[in-house]
Amino acid sequence: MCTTCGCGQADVTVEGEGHDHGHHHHHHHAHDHDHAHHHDHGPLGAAHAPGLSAARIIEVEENILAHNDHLAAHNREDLAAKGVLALNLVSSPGSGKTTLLARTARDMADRTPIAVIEGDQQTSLDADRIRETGARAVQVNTGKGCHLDADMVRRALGTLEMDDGGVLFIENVGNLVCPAGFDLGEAAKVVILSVTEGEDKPIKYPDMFAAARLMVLNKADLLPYVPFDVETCIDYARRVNPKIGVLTVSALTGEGLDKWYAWIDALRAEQAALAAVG
Ligand SMILES: Nc1nc2c(ncn2[C@@H]2O[C@H](COP(=O)(O)OP(=O)(O)OP(=O)(O)O)[C@@H](O)[C@H]2O)c(=O)[nH]1
Ligand SMILES: [Mg+2]
Repeated sequence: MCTTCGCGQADVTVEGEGHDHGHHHHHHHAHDHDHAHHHDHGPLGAAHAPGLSAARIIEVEENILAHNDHLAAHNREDLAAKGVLALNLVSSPGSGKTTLLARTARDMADRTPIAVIEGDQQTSLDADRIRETGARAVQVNTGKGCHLDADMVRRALGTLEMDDGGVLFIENVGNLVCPAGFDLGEAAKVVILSVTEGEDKPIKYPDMFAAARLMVLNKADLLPYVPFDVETCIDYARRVNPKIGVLTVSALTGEGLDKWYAWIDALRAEQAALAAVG
């Protein structure tokens, strides 16, 4: 998976985290020992090639994912214990994740505490946009990394000081491929697809749509101006994931957002009911 796309964790920074903590992390992850000191491999993962068989590469990838799943399970337990609903927002760059989250933070502020973990390769622009709304936000910069992983979320949770209850939104790095494979401990993945991207994306990037519980079709205000067939897009999404929910919204005009808030409230109720059962 991500051994082929140039990601490494050496240059990850979590806003608000002390140096010692980050340093500890540096030695903690499950990267193959030989590579711990050398993360600057190129997009084709050339540094992995010498002396590494395909079977060994698969083994390394399996170890990374098993380690990630273990940490994700801990995140899920911690979030459930605090009564927090966590949603992992995934999409290609520019689909409108931050616009949707800033508006959601404003609109939901009076009924529930909102916090946001922002994942980007560089800058804290998105966390700044969320903080402007009054909501809490922590920026994670992944450097060369193309996705958030469970350890980054664990570290971000350590600096976020979230209240009990409420909703945690995790905005993943803009990328329709890699984030599909990494469980962060969320209750659900939500894939945002804007109508300017073309209705074929669900069948071109099926892993992401298969992993998501909900597809939000954003920028509906632009539908009159772009050749995007909503029905065909939904049909494609259901081919890869028959159970996926679909909402059509505009984060700009607010169209359809009442259904988005109702969907979030339904998931909160579902999580609370599961917690009550035990
Ligand atoms: N017309 C229209 N534009 C939108 C809508 N939502 C977002 N945009 C615009 O789309 C652009 C990208 O929005 P962002 O919210 O930054 O997208 P993002 O998914 O957070 O982007 P990355 O974090 O870079 O992956 C901005 O110029 C937004 O103003 C919408 O519903 N309609
Ligand atoms: Mg963003």
